[in-house]
Amino acid sequence: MTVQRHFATSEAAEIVGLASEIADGELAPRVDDYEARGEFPRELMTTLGRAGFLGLPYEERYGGGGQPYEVYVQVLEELARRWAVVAEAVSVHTLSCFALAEHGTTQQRDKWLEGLIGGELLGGYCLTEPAGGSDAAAMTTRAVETDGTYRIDGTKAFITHSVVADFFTVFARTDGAGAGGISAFLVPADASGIAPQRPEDKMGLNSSPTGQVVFDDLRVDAERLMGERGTGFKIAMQALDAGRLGIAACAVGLAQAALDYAVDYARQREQFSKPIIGFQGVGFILADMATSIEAARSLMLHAARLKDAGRPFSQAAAKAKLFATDMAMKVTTDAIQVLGGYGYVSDYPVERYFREAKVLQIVEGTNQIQRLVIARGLEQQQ
Ligand code: COS
Repeated sequence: MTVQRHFATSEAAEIVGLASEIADGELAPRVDDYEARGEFPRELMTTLGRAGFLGLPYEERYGGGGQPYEVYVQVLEELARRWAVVAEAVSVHTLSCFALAEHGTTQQRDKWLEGLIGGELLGGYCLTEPAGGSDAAAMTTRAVETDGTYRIDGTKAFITHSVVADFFTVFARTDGAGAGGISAFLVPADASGIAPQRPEDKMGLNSSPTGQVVFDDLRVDAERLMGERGTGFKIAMQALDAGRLGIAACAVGLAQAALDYAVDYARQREQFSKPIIGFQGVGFILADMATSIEAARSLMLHAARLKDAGRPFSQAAAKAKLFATDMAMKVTTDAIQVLGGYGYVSDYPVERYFREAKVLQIVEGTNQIQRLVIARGLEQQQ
C-alpha cells in the first residue's frame, strides 16, 4: 500500500524512493531465507552503504548524506517494511557513529569519520552490561589510563552486531561512581583484547547477531577518547535521543508491513460468501491499525523536525519511541487476528512481524524508561 508522504524537497522524495526501491529489489527477496538461516546480510549493508544510507544524517564532506532526520527516519521506515533487521542495523550503525561525528575533534573526524559513515564499515554500540541495562550510569566496565593508553576491562551485553561489527563505540568508567565518571571510546573491533561471545538465541530479529562483548586487557590509545573525559554518559544519552527516533521508524515500518499484509488478506479471504474486509468486525480492526500507524508516524516526524530545527527533542523522541513501539506490538497482534489461524503459522510473515515488534519495546531504553524520561520532563517543565 502506498504511504502518503509529503516532502519538503524533490531530493528528499528521491532518497526515500530509492530506499523503497532497494527494499523491494534487494531486501524483500532475501528476508525469509536469511531469517530462517539466522545469517546476517553483511553484503546488503555494503550495498546500502555505497548508496549512501550508512551515513545519511551526517556531514557530506565526510561522505555522509547531509540529510535531515525527517528524511532519514522515513528511509528507515521503508527498509523496516521489508526487513526489520536491516533497518535496525542502519539505525544502530548511525547510533555508533554519533560520538565521533558529534563530539570528535577535527583531527579525530578527519582521521576516522569518512571510514565510519562512508559505507564500508559497520558499527556496534557498547553501553549495556549484563547487570546494568536501564541504569546505564551504574556500568562497571573500567578504562584505566597509564601514559596515554587506556586499558579497558569489562563485559557488555546485548550488543547488536557483536560478531560482525568493524568498530565499537564503547562506554567505560574512567573515573568515580555515577554518570560523571564515564567516558566514550572509538575502538576497532579487530583489536586484541576484544572477544565477542556466541550470539544469543533470540525470539525475533534472527538474522541479526546480538551478544556479549568481553574486553580483557584491551589497550586503546588516548586519541580514541571521544569528547572530554567524563562526558561519556551525556554523549550516550544524546546518541540515544537520536537513536530512539530510529527505533520509532523501525516500529512504524514494521506496523505498516503488518497492515499492508492484513488488508490484502482481508480483501481476498472470503467467508460467508464475501471478503472478510466487508465485515465490520474485521474492517474496524484494520481502520484502528491504519489510524494508529499514522499517529505514530506523525509523532516520529514531529520529533525529527524538532531535532532538525536544533530544538530540544529528548521528550519528543521518548514519546515517539514509546508510542510507535507499543503501537507496533498492538498492530502486529491485530494482524495475526485478521489472518486467524494463518496468522499464527510461519508460512505467513505476520507472526515474524509480531516477534520483531516485541523487542522494539525493549531496545534503546525500555518503554518504562521512556515513560520515566517523559515524566521527569513534566516534573521539570517551566
Ligand atoms: N542528553 C544530554 N544529557 C543528558 C541526557 C540527555 N538526553 N539525559 C541525561 N543527561 C545528563 C543529565 O543532565 C545529567 O547531567 P548533570 O550531572 O550535569 O546534571 C547526567 O546526564 C545524568 O543524568 P540523570 O541523573 O538523569 O541520569 P540517571 O542515572 O538518572 O539516568 C536514564 C537517566 C534512566 C534516563 C538513563 O540511564 C537511561 O536512558 N537509561 C536507559 C539506557 C538505555 O536506553 N539503554 C539502551 C542501551 S542501547 S540498546
